[in-house]
Amino acid sequence: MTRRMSLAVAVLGGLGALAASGPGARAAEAQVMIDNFSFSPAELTVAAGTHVTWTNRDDIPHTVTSREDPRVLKSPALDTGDSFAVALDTPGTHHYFCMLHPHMQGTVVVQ
Ligand SMILES: [Cu+2]
Repeated sequence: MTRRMSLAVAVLGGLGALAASGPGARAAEAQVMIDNFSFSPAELTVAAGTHVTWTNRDDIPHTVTSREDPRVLKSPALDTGDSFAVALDTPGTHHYFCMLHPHMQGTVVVQ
């Protein structure tokens, strides 16, 4: 439990640094939960420039990995409570999956 909490704090610290160094104050944010071997919402539409954060609520590791090259979404294995954040600045559609459980799939549309 202590380890999980310290990981979460480290990730939040990283997000703070990201927001502080970003251009201006356009901090649109969206969240995707990873729970019970699925991404929720599985399909997400956001405005360009949105920071999207995936958080693993499962008891086992998952990844957030683009299907297309270049891999805009390329998380490490996320342990329980870990988050992965990325700023999606370019309109387009990102299909992604979990490298550990390829049946887990999601889509982010950037408008
Ligand atoms: Cu997985």
